Amino acid sequence: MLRIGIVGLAQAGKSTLFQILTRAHGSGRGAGRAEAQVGVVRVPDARLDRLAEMFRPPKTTHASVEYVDTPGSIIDLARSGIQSQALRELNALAQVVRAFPDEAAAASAATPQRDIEDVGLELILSDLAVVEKRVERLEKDVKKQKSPVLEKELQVLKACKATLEKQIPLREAALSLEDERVIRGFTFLSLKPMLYVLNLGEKDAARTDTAEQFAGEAGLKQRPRTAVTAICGRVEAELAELAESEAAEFLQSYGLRESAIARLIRAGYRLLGLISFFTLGEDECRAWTIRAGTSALEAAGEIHTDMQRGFIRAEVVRVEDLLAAGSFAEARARAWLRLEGKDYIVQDGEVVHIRHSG
Ligand SMILES: Nc1nc2c(ncn2[C@@H]2O[C@H](COP(=O)(O)OP(=O)(O)O)[C@@H](O)[C@H]2O)c(=O)[nH]1
Ligand SMILES: [Mg+2]
Repeated sequence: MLRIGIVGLAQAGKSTLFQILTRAHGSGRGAGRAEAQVGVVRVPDARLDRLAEMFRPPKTTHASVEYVDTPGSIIDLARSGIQSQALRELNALAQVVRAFPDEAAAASAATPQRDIEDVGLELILSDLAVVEKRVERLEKDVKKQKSPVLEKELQVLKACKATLEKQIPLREAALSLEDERVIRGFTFLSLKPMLYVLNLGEKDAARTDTAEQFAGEAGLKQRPRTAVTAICGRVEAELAELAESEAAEFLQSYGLRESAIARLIRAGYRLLGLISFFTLGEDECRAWTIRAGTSALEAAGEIHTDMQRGFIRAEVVRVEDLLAAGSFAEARARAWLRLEGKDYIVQDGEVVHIRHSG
């Protein structure tokens, strides 16, 4: 399962966010336990909910990702050898950025943009140290022996070095897929997809446009593998404790229509390059997680290796079409059901039925 690390400066609201995620949307291992550091978080999906409503299977299974709470400041973690290793194993980062006045520090004003720059620079410096060491080594090695593999690595790392020296994170470097493969093993921190989570004060809770606006001001728009979202940690934490009947009224009192957490989780999922397809069986309606660009054959393998081995065809229908048709038979009658082969690239929101032998 893919892991998103909740990172940021001390007192930014990381643990608060982690608690909200695992309490309100958690499933399985470690969910809602105060001492847990890793939690499985369900990805809310209205399409799946509607499928379940229509077909009423005994069980509905959402897609999920793991979130990890990290202690203290990411700046300290990035500087410490052992701790930075834990950061390197994450698939993406969700940086909580304090945008509420800090009560503990005598109501010190928030400096979100500066915090983002400080953390960004730290990740860049951490990667630069790794790159410089390796480049030095490689330059010696390619002199001793001719090796196209090492020369390629040196060339890519030099390009990375130039990018980092300009204080540009690697996620924004124009690396080819081949280049990325060459450097994958280094698990660079500034290469990881980044979700900025603007943590608003209660007074600003209703400003759902803030993320948009802030992203513009901070120059974070249109950046590769970067997304921005806003929440009010304290409001969401209270919300997570409430029964559904009380939640609507509570939200309204803050001028909010819905919890911002679902949006945050979906943003994280997209940022990881993940999409969902659905299966509908007798006993379960389920969302499966695949990377964008996954073939029908690989998707079948996600469900069961037998399905992959005995793959014949995939029956595919867009979830909206199936919901409009009301049944597979009707979707077929309207010619909305397609038969696809093993190389078909499964799209987000498709309901897939694998025909297989054995
Ligand atoms: N006013 C306000 N305080 C918050 C919010 N989110 C977190 N806090 C407070 O900020 C402090 C630090 O939060 P915590 O989640 O422990 O931060 P961490 O150090 O990043 O894990 C706690 O006292 C929280 O109650 C928020 O949205 N608004
Ligand atoms: Mg904490």
